[in-house]
Amino acid sequence: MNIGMICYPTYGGSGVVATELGKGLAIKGHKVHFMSYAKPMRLNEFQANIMYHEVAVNAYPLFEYPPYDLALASNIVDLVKYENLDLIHVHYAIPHATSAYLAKQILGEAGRHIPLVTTLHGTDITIVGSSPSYLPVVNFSINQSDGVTAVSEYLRDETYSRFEINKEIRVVPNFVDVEHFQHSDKAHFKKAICPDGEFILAHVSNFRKVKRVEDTVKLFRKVLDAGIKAKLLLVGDGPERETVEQLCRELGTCKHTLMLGKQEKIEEILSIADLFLLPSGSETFGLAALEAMSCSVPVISSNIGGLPELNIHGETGYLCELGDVDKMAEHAIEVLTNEELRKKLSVNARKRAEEFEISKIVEQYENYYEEVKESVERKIKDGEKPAVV
Ligand code: GMT
Repeated sequence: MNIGMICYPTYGGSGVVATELGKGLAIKGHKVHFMSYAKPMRLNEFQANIMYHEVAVNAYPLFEYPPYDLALASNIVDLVKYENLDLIHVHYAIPHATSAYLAKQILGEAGRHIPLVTTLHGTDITIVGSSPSYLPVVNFSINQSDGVTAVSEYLRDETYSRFEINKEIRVVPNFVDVEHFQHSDKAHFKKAICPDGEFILAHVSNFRKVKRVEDTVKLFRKVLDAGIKAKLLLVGDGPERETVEQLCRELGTCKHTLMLGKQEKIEEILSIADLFLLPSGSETFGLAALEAMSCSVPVISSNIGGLPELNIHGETGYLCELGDVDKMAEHAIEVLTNEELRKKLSVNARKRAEEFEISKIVEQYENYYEEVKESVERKIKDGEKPAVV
């Protein structure tokens, strides 16, 4: 198939899922055309069958906010026509599903019915998408997609309860390349960071409020107070970084904390971690936790959203009530002081991650594309205008 893949290029799960999916499809012989306003972060190497088309947004003195969504729609129309795309797959509903709908309408006028698949990822439904500023448009754009997927059962159910959806939403979970994300011996790296054999607690996120990075610092303080020698690795960057740094100063954890900023080789950092912390206030799946588990790192997370569909309490790590830093610290201390438990959780975490192995999920998307394409073709044959009002 010749697929148009649209995503955000920045650090964040939806862009990572789109990029890894595109790479997986390209390996299987599909042609994948990425469209975004910048090159997606994980699209960093040449790969056969992958093309990248940067969306040009022209500035104009009238535009305080240049209309990216319109430029994207034009780009989609252009690529469908000239690259002869078979299907468009957008990741994160806002504004991608709406731009793609517009492109579909324009192409439909010329008798070209391009199937559109929208994957819902998270805050496009749970936070931003549900706000009155966007809700009617998001609702409409989801219903106008030919196929809709959500990354967890939780997200599917939330979408049904927050919006008026008139179609089936298929759950296709996040996935991980278990060959790439696996524990490797990085003893020299660990020694450099932890000369006294300290344990390593890691957190990876885009430092938005919803990630509650401050909770990781608070629970880390409690781990240190329990007399455990440990280091906290904070990976990523975002709006809350300064607040987090300030909290480290207030709680006196700075000299035990490494703010590593945005990193590319996350698997190397995860390879030296003993525990992964994800105390998020909203998380539809928790891709960062899956990547940690794939590197055999147990996870302590909140029990919200889609996290219980991934992290199994007492088996692959622990699930705690949102904001219950005491309980999270209690579990962390238990894991760090009990080698047998740590090993058990680590083995189970890896096994659980293998259930989300990339090839299984790429195949699910391939089958879904075929299904959607066939249903659009059937509708055209039956004289219906598919997904166009
Ligand atoms: O929805 C977001 O906040 C952003 C989104 C992204 O683009 O990073 O993250 C969501 O999608 C990921 C990939 O499907 C999920 O693993 C994350 O759990 C989810 N984040 C939230 O729900 C906060």
